[in-house]
This record gives sequence, C-alpha cells and structure tokens, in this order.
Amino acid sequence: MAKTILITGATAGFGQAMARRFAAEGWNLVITGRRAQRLDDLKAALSPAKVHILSFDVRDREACDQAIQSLPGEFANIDVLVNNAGLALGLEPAQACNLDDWDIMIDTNIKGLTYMTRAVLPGMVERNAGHVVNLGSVAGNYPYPGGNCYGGTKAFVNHFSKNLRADLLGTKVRVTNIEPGMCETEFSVVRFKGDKDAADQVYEGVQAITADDIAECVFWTTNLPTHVNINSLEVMPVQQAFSPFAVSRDK
Ligand code: NDP
Ligand code: 8X3
Repeated sequence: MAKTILITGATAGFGQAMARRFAAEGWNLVITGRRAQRLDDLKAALSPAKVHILSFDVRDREACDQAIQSLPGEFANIDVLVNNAGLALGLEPAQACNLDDWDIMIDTNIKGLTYMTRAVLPGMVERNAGHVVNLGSVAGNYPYPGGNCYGGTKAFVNHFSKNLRADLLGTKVRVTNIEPGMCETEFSVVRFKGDKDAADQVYEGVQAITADDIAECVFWTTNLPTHVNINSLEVMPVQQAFSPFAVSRDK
C-alpha cells in the first residue's frame, strides 16, 4: 500500500522538492502552504501521483487542527509529517530588530510546528508507526551575528525533536531533525523581504546546497529500516564551515 507524507510549506524550496521526490517514488502526498495557486500548480505537475491540497497558515492553531481533521480517508493515516514551513526575517542585531519579525518567526517556526505535531502525533502513536521530520537549521546549533531570534527558534526545534523522542520511547514513531546550512531557495528573498540582490549576494561564489539535496536527505532518513532513528542530520555545503570565536578588544 502506498505511504502518505504530509509536507508543510510545499509551495517553494525544500517542501516543493520533497513533494517531487516522494511523488516520484509512488507516495501519496498532502501538500500545504498559504499560496493556494502554487499548490494547485504543483499538484498538476505531480500528476498522476495522488495529491491532497490543504491551504492554511500554520500560525493558526485551529486551522492546523481542522486541516488534519478534514483529511479524506485515503490520506488520513500520515506515515511521515515534515514540519518544513518556516522562515527567517531580517539580519539586524537584536537591539535593532523588528519585534513583528520576531513574532512571525516564533509563531511559524515554533508554534506552527508544535500545532502540526500535536495534531498528527496521536494517530501515529495509535497506529504505532510514523515519522516526524522537523526542519531545524545549523542556526539552531551555532550562533551568528543577526541570527538572534531565528537561531533561537531552530534551537527550539532541535531540543523539541529530542524531547519528542523521549516521550515516544516504547512506540515505533521516529523523529528526526534535519539541520541544513546554506541552501539556495526562496529563504533569503524572504529574509531580506523581497530584496533579490541582497539574497543573491548570500550565495555569490558558493555552490550552495540545493532543495533537491535536502529532499534526498529526507527521503533517505525516512526510508531506512523502521528500527533506525536518525536523531539529527546536519548538512552543509563544502564551501561553508566555522570561524574562530570573535573577540572585542579594548583599544
Ligand atoms: P522557502 O522560503 O523556499 O519555503 C518556505 C515554505 O514555508 C514556503 O512553502 C512557505 O509557503 C512556507 N511557509 C512560510 N510561512 C508559512 C506559514 N505561516 N504557514 C504555512 N506555510 C508557511 O524556504 P526553504 O525551503 O529554504 O525553507 C524551508 C525550511 O527550511 C524552513 O523552516 C527554513 O527555516 C529551513 N531552513 C532553510 C535553510 C536555507 O538556507 N534555505 C537552511 C536551514 C533551514 P507559503 O509562503 O506559500 O505559505
Ligand atoms: C538557514 C541557514 O545559516 O542562513 O537556516 O541561518 S542560515
């Protein structure tokens, strides 16, 4: 029987690439996002795969619950939930940032992810099968200037994922936190609020990770034998690494 994957944020980037990857392998898909036209176009592009569309905002708790409750029978038993919808907004230092941006990141990357997880988990536990894949980030593991609230939300995703594993011990439900570094998607265009030039500069001269690379990681992680749990998977381009601690010296 075909398995079912629900991907939040399938209108762009990783989510769209994952939809293509899993559809090509014969999975049934539930694709979500706010941009309904893009979901319609993706569904058409994935034909003849079985695809169900749910257009809603993950910040809306009732909408998340309602979306899961509304799933038709053949899509109701979710084998894999990918909590992918998320964003960074701004790169200003904390003391100068826009608090509305912080609210949006917290509401999407933390609260939306928890709403979706809470709505889907009981069914997985009842069936004693399933896999929750969260999109964390290297930003949740290492600080960088301007990462402030975004990094904080991804640190939450990291720790929440591990705590889910603690609660799910004794079941066959798996949890994985995927932690990408620099990947070229619409991420930076969103972060810089539509400034395409600023976004392009982020990737200038770098062979960044692609959305297809991350889709491949998620496909591998979720298709391992069911007794294997990848807790976290940190993925960077070869051209990205670490720098020494920064030190501010008195003159
Ligand atoms: P994109 O901007 O390309 O895609 C983001 C997706 O999230 C879109 O489909 C968007 O859909 C959806 N989304 C955003 N806000 C909401 C919302 N409130 N409700 C529903 N859907 C929402 O970014 P990426 O594909 O790069 O990012 C996907 C995830 O990976 C994010 O969580 C991001 O933080 C993380 N990540 C990205 C990295 C990168 O460098 N690209 C690196 C590490 C992690 P729509 O606007 O239609 O609602
Ligand atoms: C996205 C990667 O380094 O831009 O999560 O924060 S980074």
